[in-house]
Amino acid sequence: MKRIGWAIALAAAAMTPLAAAAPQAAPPATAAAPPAAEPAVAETVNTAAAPALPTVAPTPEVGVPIPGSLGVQHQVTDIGNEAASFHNNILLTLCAAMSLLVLALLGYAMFRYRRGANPTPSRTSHNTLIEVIWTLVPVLVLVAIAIPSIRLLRHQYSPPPADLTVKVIGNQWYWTYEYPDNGGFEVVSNMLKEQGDVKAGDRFRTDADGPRLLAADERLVIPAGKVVKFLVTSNDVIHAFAVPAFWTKIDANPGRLNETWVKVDRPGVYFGQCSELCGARHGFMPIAVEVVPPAQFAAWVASKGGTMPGAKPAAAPDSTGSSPVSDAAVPAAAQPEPTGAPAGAEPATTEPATNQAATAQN
Ligand SMILES: [Cu+2]
Repeated sequence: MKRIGWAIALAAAAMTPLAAAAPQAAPPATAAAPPAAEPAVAETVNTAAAPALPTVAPTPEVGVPIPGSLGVQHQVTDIGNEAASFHNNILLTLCAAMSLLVLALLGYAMFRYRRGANPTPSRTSHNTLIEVIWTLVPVLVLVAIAIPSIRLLRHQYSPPPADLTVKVIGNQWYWTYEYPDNGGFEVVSNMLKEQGDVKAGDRFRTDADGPRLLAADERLVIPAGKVVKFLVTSNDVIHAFAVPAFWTKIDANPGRLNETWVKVDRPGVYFGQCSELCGARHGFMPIAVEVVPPAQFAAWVASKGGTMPGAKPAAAPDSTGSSPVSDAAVPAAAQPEPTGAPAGAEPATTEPATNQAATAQN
């Protein structure tokens, strides 16, 4: 049996290139560029936490859960479309067909061979033909599932070359996003609280930020139409980085790097949550991803003190005028940073202290 299993797997793998990729439905053009909403009405106390871009309001029914809806969210990546189509068209169809077949067979046997109609039961114990059929049919069903399944895995795990890498770090209980390709600045993303839950003058959630429990003060901003690689890890316990509209869910393990990727063509705001039980405030670490046109992404990077790859850094470190003095004579403050990161590159982001303060309030 093992050999047969391997043969099936190999056959399925070999057949995958033959199957043409399903044409991807173009994203609906109805929700043309959401109106650039004014920044949140709420006054922010810490100016560093103010959004660098005007807060783009989420598009209704895209990238957010819809109350009372069934099925998976509307997908905005090619992988998501392929996976959703596999689930909706193949898996659900097969499940329904098999359930109905078994139900029909049960019903038939119960009616046809009831005691009244069949007083002397058959003593048959073997039927070669039926045994071959009930072995072969499940094998064929599994092959029918394996072919698109392995093809999907192959597409998920052979990403195109990345245009941008973002390091996603889970913390109890907020996310940090590092942009190593853009100078290594870091964005700290905390959940936005409701108006009644914050001190007077603190920033609170508005509808432009997103739904309750999903809106974040700082969004994970990525450029549209680019392949973005996420390196996912954690600083403390296991979290999981999940954005349903991208078909993305991957664990954030301390001490390990997991990798996933997305390519989103449609600008917009997409929401997810930590999806691994990670402690008391696990339910309060949302993920808000804002996909913006590349030019807008460059502007956002600049507003965070970062640089675009290939661009000249704004302030080159001064390497001239070094007099031949001994190392011992150089004051400690003038010693170059061992990491090589210029001190001026520190991003103006809210520190995790914000989260601790938020935690303390709860
Ligand atoms: Cu978590």
